Amino acid sequence: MNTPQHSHFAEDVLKGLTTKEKHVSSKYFYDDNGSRIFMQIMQMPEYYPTACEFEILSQQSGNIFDTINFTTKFNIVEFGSGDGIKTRQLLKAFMDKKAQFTYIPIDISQEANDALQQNMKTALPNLDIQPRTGDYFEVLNELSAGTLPNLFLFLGGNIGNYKKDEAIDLLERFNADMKKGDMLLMGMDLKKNPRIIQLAYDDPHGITRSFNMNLLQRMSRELEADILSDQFDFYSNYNPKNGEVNSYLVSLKKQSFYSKVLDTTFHLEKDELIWTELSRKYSFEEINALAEATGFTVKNNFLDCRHYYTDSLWV
Ligand code: AVJ
Repeated sequence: MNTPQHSHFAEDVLKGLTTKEKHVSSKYFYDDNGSRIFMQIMQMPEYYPTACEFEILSQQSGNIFDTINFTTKFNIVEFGSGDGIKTRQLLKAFMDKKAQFTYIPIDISQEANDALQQNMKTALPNLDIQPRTGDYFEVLNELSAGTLPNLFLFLGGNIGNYKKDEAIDLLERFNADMKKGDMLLMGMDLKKNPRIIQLAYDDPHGITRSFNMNLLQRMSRELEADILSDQFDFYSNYNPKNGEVNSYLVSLKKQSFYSKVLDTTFHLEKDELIWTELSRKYSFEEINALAEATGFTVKNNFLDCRHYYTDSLWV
């Protein structure tokens, strides 16, 4: 998965680890090793969002197509397309309905795009696919100048990684670049029994722990830093009051490490936290409010059978 912003790992780590509340953005989880660990996360039974979205897109894409009701040729534009296994369910259902569309996956990684294109060619040989590598908004700008209607996909619950203001900002920018009639299908994880959420982000296999610990390994390698990972712990907590899962690396002792690349020594107190990720969970009221605040209307929510997750269709 890749986020719209270009990565400035070194500068961001320097900034994030020299402020009062230390943090490193979750977008840096996804180096090659991190992406591999994330695939393992998606396969664990505890991490329900993937299975939920797969179910929705497998069983309700016909329904989604009828609700969208585009009668001409159109584009399906996906932000952060990843491996495309879930999206494939939607594309297949749309093709079965004889929909005429071009699939435009956007990813910052050329490698991800090449792999996706190969997979799609095998699974759906008749698919018209035109991958774009680069910044979301460059492509968005170009497409809004065209005449074809667009269905934008922002799947996987990635919106939950953004702080409230950042989410509003991002969605406002999407909105500004969308023409009348364009639609946005966005995956959002719903509030539910707190234990279910807690287990998804603090799994007994330790896979989410490795996912976070990998950030330390990435820093060691790319910033040439002498970090000892066993002097850190992982802690993740869901707060049902505000719907936030917050994840952290915890310094197990007072320690410091030196990065050659940054020529900086970083200091950590015993029990000091490095905040790594926010994963927000929504109620339907909050989804409506977020849509309203950013110039959208919620047309429909497509839910899995357990009502854990929604693919929310916005106009
Ligand atoms: C890919 C951002 C949606 O926040 O649920 C999974 C990433 N982090 N387990 C999420 C993640 C820990 C995931 N997103």
